[in-house]
Amino acid sequence: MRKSTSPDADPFFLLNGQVSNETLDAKEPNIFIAIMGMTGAGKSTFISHCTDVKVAISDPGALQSCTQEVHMYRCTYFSPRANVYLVDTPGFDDTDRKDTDILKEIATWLTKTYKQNIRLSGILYLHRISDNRMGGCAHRNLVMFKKLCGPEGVKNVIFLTTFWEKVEGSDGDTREQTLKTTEKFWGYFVEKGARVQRHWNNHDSAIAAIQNFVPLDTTEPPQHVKLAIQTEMVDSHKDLDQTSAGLELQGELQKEREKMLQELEERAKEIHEEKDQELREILRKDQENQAKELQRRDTEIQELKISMERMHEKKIQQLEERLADQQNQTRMHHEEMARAIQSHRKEVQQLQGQQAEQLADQQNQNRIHLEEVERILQSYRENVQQIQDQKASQIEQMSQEIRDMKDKKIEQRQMDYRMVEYKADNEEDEGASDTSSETWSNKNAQMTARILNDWNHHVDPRLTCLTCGE
Ligand SMILES: Nc1nc2c(ncn2[C@@H]2O[C@H](COP(=O)(O)OP(=O)(O)OP(=O)(O)O)[C@@H](O)[C@H]2O)c(=O)[nH]1
Ligand SMILES: [Mg+2]
Repeated sequence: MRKSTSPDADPFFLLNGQVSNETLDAKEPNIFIAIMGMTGAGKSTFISHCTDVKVAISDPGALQSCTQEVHMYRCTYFSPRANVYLVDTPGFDDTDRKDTDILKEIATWLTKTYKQNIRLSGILYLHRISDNRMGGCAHRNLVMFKKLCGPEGVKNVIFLTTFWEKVEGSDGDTREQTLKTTEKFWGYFVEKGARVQRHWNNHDSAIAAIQNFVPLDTTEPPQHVKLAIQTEMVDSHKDLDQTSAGLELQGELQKEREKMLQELEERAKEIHEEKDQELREILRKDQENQAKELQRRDTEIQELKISMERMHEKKIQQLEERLADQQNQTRMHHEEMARAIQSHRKEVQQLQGQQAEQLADQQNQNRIHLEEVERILQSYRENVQQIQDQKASQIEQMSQEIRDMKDKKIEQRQMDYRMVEYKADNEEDEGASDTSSETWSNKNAQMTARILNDWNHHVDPRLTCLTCGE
């Protein structure tokens, strides 16, 4: 028979494990296995061998407990034959949480899921075989476990021993045998059908342990177990302090309380009898601490007096508070991010502004520089023009002077020629005198032309002759 174990859409259930409603609605049988045991026994490590999801594991040798709340993980290995879920639980004697809180945490999960028709198929109880004693804590943890399970629940328990590589020779075998056969240890459970198996801290070994609860034949329904705490609280409507586990814990707390009361009385007597003032003061301080501790025990006992409904409400409230806290943190983170982005944008804008200013400055300087160059060029052009004009006027002046000199020279030559010819004519025609003005002027003109011709050739060898073109 395949009974649907799908819970209603319940924020509590989903918040408290990494499993979605879709996977729980699957057709394949859902198998839930609780992993329990002392803190540090290797529960979370065991689960980490069966899932890809990151499981919180304490560092080797860590003194602090790690898992503080119930978490559910899906083991994909058996899929699609079955959906296997492993339920990680905190151990009693947690370094940070009171036993009452641990019991409430486990009882809340077990009763809530029981109400949602989710049944455990079995429990793996992990124990460090390297522990050479079943000390007070380990024993107390085991007793609490026994009370949680009840006579029916213990049948589906497998004691899984861990830390085998930490034991020498046959020590492990001997311890294992003692645990199995001693009534107050595992003897009681084994007699009722519980089994003992070794775990080698690897995937195959972990899968082999889970395999015990997964039917080989897919038509065969998985085993279901009802734990005492579930039937007592859900079916019989008992408050936590009235359950077997609650009574057990209450008994332990009462014992501690009585011991503390006795110690307090003894301390009071010691203080009364002590003569030394200083010592009396020390004893009084110690007494104060004892009284506080007693107060804490009383509170713990009171806290056990809680109904299942109230326990669930408190858990939901706790989860809602955490969710609100996370949302608040996310919002604060977003706001911080937005502020960082805004300030970054401002910086970029400032930089862009500075760059634009620098660019405008540069362009301005370039323009001024260009204008300066232009001015210099202009003045240079004007200077050149001035020099050219000066040179031209000098040339003109020189040409004029040359022309004047030429004219003077011509005149001089004319005069000279005239004098020479005049003398010659006077010598030749001493009798025949043709001194008419016409003859004189012709002679004069011929002479002028000759002189000019000569002159053009003699004035300046660099100048071209204007008459003959040589
Ligand atoms: N040598 C060895 N170390 C192991 C083994 N199993 C777990 N450990 C180590 O033991 C330490 C405790 O393991 P956890 O898986 O955190 O123990 P836990 O039972 O979940 O402890 P709590 O969450 O505090 O209840 C870790 O550092 C593990 O690496 C094992 O079989 N052998
Ligand atoms: Mg853990």
